[in-house]
Amino acid sequence: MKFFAARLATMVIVATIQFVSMKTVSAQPAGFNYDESKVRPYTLPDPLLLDNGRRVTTSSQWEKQRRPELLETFIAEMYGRSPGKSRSVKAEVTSVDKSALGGKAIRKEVTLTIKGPNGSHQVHLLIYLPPAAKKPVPMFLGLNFDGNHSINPDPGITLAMLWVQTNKGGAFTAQRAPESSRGKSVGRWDVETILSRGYAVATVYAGDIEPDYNNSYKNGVHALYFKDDQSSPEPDEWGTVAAWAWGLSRVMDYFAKDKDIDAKKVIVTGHSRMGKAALWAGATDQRFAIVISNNSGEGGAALARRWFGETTARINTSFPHWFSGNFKKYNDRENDLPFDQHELIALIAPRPVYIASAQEDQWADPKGEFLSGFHAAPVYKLYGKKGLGVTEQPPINQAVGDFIGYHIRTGKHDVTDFDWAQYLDFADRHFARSKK
Ligand code: GTR
Repeated sequence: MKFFAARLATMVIVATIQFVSMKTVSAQPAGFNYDESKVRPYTLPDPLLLDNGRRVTTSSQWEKQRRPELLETFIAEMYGRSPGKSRSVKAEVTSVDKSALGGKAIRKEVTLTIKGPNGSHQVHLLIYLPPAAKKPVPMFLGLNFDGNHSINPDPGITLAMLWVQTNKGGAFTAQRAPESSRGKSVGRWDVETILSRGYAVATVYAGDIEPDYNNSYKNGVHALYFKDDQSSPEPDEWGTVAAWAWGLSRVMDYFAKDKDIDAKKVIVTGHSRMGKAALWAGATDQRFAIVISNNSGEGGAALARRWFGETTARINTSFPHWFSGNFKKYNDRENDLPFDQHELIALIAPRPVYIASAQEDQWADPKGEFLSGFHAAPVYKLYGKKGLGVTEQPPINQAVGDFIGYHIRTGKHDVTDFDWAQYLDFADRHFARSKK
């Protein structure tokens, strides 16, 4: 029970309500498995096998044939199709403080106005830059759950407008976050260490892109693209995870124009549901140089076929808005999926990808997260790149891997300073930067 109580702290109100009502029915919510002996027998699809049955043997065949068809299948059956090129992104720098965090940071706030066929939508970006570093600087970019002001107690961050439901079952409305919520997630964002290592860090409140509750579509970027009378996505259209990933790509559009930022060295990262979004952003947008999944679990790095921890049916029931309508076909039919999550990792190849698990985060299936990294290796091999370099999950708190990094640390579902330390080392190594 302690485990669930701890996780609840990170969940949005929808999830909380779901859990509370489940709890009254039975001690444990249905649709998940914590018993390794109940893992169903499975055979993983071979990432190198083309739909026509032929095998890919070169990186060029991968890029020209297999990668596009695999990406297309993930779009059609799971994450849904995001809009193409009919958009523009306008940026307005709304504040700059050159001596933020006691002189350790330059804080910049930027409002991005994304224009689509039906109008425009605003997203608020918070950036911290290391003041002493030579520009342009490499960057960690990730979405946050609770507003930009939640990542640091810095009084200069604009308090976010959060999507909140004041009455159970009632409507969600956007409300200015209270002063008291500043720095609420500071433990998850090791901003000062990141800056001291010469990296910038940027974040956006996920709810600014698309609120995290079912049928929220009219309040986020989906609405920019609805056809007449449409109010929710078609079965093959983007879910909320894909909308978040798409939003990350729009931030990337802006980075390409910001001279402080080295757009060739942007690391997209995310925790849990934001880890799913980070992986999808990395798979769909090859401008992201490195991809990091922190405890992303089901629908992220964890293999669906293992049927351990959260399952496809469970995630589609608790969070029907996250994935496409088509994905619901696979509830309790994981073996019928035309792919598994190791192939999502493979879509990131040959760029470096890091998968992190936590020992007490059985819900996210740490072993399944490791195995997806393991089984993505054949694609990295096409490029002569080494993946995890091990065949078994490494000991606790020990990072492994070359182009596919992995660790499982002590503790619960969270982002810790230990996680950041590994990500910084991983980025340093791949960007061949010297540590300061
Ligand atoms: C849980 C969900 C997970 C994970 C987590 C989170 O409720 O079942 O898939 O995404 O939320 O985002 O913290």
